[in-house]
Amino acid sequence: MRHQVVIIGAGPSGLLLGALLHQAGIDTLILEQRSPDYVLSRIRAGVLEQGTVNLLRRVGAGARLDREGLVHEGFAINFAGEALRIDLKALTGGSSVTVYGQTEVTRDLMALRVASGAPTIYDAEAVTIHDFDRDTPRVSFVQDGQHREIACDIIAGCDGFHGVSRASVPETALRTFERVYPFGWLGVLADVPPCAHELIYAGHDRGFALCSMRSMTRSRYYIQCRLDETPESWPDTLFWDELRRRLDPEAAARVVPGPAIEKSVAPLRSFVAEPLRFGRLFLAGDAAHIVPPTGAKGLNLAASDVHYLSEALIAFFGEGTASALDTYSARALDRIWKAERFSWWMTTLLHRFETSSPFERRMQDAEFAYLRISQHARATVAENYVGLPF
Ligand code: RFL
Ligand code: PHB
Repeated sequence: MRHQVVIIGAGPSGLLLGALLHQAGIDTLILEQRSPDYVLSRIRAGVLEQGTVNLLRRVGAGARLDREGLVHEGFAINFAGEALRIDLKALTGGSSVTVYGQTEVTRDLMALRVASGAPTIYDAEAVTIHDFDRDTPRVSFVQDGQHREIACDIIAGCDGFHGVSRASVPETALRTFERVYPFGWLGVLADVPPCAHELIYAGHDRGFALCSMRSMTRSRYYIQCRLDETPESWPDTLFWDELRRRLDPEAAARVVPGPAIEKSVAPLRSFVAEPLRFGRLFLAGDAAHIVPPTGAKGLNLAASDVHYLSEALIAFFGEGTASALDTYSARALDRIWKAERFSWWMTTLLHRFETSSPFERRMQDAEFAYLRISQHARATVAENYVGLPF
């Protein structure tokens, strides 16, 4: 068996890359180690940049997003009980973001893939990549107990942070940059109306909190927690009490508690691997980088990565020249580092670090005080939050 491109991973980056390449007449196979239901059960991102929305529309996965996505023209930063609105629309000359869950993006891209007839193999075990340092790479895996092997021209590693793609690159060929934060986020999904029409990012002495949503009847909340805490350490009543303590009184009063339909703890990390190309293997999305979720950038970076990668691959297959492949890594990394900076900055401003000195606490206070008085400072936040162009 042979395909032009084998894509490892059917998360948002693998599925979107598959759609962009299919549209250009390039033949792809997607290999995913989990089942479709498992992939859809992971509750993750919620905020889409305009560029991501445009890409989803362009591949034909925008119809439900356009009907059900919530356009947000601003969000609030809440610091020590004081609220500050970041007016995205006014500060960026008309841009906004769209609140639409990653689960729904994935569901729409899965349906598009099925309708296109392009193949996806779920529950693929022991996925292994071979010979990507030559012009004849191969991918092997086990399906229903049978060993299978696929020849291809290109392997796209879209298999997330713990995937096999980056792990297969010799350590000497890869440089990695990392910051692991000494806390995590406890996330709760509940079928209750959100406490506000816009997102609230709250910095508080007791720790960070985020009020987000999936619809006007489904809320997504997060609180900063210790890394040794589990969903079981946070029964619902404790969670709702702690959330309210970290918000300004007005927002706290509007929180409607209800039973959690999902509760999970996610660690926070900044990570970048360089470069993103090794011969015929290309890394994209969380396989290549991680941002802490505070800037809402992870899924959006996955989208810009696969946009750049699809352009390189379309030129490669169209013109038949390998030089088209050279541009991808540098183009993608340029945007990745800017999103890393913004996510690190938002995380540092709004979280409580056990080890921070009195000086560092005052720096957080001063940063917020500056945002309050400076439209330039707020415009910088807005420009990054709506997404730098790609
Ligand atoms: P994914 O989604 O991890 O998908 C990778 C897929 O590869 C499969 N896989 C393999 N398949 C075959 N063989 C192997 N050996 C394999 N190993 C793994 C996996 O099963 C999986 O299906 O990576 P992708 O596609 O790059 O997408 C990245 C995004 O999922 C991620 O960046 C975002 O979720 C990050 N993120 C957010 N991003 C935003 O843009 N806006 C947000 O508001 C936002 N909020 C968040 C977030 C991430 C969070 N967590 C839990 C990390 C909030 C949270 C809490
Ligand atoms: C979410 O709704 O899950 C969400 C929103 C904004 C973030 C992170 C997560 O920054």
